[in-house]
Amino acid sequence: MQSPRANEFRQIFDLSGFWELRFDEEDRGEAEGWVAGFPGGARPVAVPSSWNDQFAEGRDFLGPAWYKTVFSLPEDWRQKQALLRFDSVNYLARVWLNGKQLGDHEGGHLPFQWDASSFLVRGENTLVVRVDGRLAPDRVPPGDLRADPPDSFGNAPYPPSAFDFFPFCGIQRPVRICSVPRGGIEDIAVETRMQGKNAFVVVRVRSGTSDAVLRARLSGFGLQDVQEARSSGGSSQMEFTILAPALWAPDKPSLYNLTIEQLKNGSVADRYAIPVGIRTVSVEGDTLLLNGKPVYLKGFGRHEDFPVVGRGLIPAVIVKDYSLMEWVGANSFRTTHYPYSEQMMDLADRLGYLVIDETPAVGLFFHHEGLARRLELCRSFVRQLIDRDRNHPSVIAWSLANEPHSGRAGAREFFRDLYDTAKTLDPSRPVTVVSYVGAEEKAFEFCDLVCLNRYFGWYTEPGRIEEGCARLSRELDELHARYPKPIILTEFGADSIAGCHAVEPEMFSEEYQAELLERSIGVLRTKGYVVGEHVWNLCDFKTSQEVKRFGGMNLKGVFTRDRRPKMAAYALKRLWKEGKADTPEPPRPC
Ligand code: BDP
Repeated sequence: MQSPRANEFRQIFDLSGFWELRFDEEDRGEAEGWVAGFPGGARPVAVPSSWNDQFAEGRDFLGPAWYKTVFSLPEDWRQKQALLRFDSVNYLARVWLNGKQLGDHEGGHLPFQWDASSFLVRGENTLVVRVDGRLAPDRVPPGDLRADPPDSFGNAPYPPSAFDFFPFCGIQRPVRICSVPRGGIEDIAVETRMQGKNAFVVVRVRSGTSDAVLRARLSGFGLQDVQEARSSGGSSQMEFTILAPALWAPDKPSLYNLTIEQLKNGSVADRYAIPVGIRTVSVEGDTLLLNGKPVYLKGFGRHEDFPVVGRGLIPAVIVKDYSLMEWVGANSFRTTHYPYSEQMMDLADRLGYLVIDETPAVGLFFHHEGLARRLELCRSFVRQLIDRDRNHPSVIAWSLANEPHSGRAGAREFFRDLYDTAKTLDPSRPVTVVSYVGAEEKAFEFCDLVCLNRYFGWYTEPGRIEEGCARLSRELDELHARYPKPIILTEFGADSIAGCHAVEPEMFSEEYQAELLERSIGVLRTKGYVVGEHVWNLCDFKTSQEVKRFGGMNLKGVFTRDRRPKMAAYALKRLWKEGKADTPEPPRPC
């Protein structure tokens, strides 16, 4: 799905601002006709944002809740095609415009849109959205497993998520009405390939008019090339050959400009432009290759999480997080544990970050009940994610899931299905599953990369970093012997309370976190088959409540929730940015 773009053929009407919100504890809104607007009981809420931290009694309320806004469009918009686009609503959205139902969408972190043209009226329009963010075993990610907990679930936190981040809900990313030319450009897929020193850029365009002419202009780094094709049944393909192109890479994220124009009767009827990065990514033996050269990932897992707004999109926080990653010397991150905003992905291309792009499938379990539904949802999320992000050069791999409870029968077939779905849609990128079950993860038999999360020296071997590192070293060797592929340690870390210190490193002190990270990295650097280290987490983040989450927070951030560095951030900076250990010697393997 295309991101909204404004130009002389396309306009954007942004519905961000204060909407009305009403909680519907008894779920009677639909029966009582709130679909056309709800009288009384409503209060202002900011869109985009999660509702949970905006009201005292809203924190643990997960829905249903009703949103309403009223807007008027400029008169000339009524002649155009108007797409109503939601970038992200967690979890279920049901939408009415002027009392008529537009549709439903399931899943928290992927965009959806409908053609709203015939629903719009002259003057005031009323948009109503029912949002249901309740946790349930047959949703993805699943939650509220109290009746049927998987083996490793233990006591349910509150709210009863089956994942370790707060189940924030609401309209969390922008809502926009986009006017687009009728029958205009609908989709662009760009594929780049290298042959020797030259690149081939294949551009496929789908447009709503079957007999239009499409013109593609590729420019940048001295290149100015134009190709035209007549669309056949709405599809057209154009190809460029670039001699010795400027390649996209983290240290030099070269982006060409691709502009597509649709021509009707000789004049331009629509235009859409995107940046194009030319790079290759592949796995050969134990190595991950970017542009044919081995690459090593240094970076983080992260959460879209900030005080008051919850998971709501704030452009300044995105810029800040990139500046922190730059400061510390990271070159990469994983979109833990759901697709990040399109704004985040656009900047990854521009700033040169390597991204493992993850679906919202976290905490999956494989009990028979609801399994077919969870698989169908996961398939649909894989499709929607690839559809949204396929043109980003920053995306170097797809992650199908984080920490599924894969010890169970059925997990292998489940992931085989998703792996094939991803590979069919995009054969050009490695596909992986991020696991905590290690060698028991049967999906590693066919995944292209082995991604492992480990908390040795924390959840196990507490207080004993040395022993934890020794265990990490052993397990990595065993895992690699069983699955001879590149390994990325996609999570490792320790909680620390900012300002808590101990001369002799002790759990929860800043010293302990810094030493655990440093020593673990020391182990990783002795393994030739390890191709990446992603620290858990960039920043402290909010979780459901449970005994191990002090103040409802996961404190494994190397920065605090308000983005101040802990000692661990300085330790990583010395390792990653300055190439030094904390001590004058190189990082010590345990
Ligand atoms: C891992 C999960 C991550 C958690 C982390 C932790 O993938 O979501 O936040 O553990 O416990 O298992 O800190």
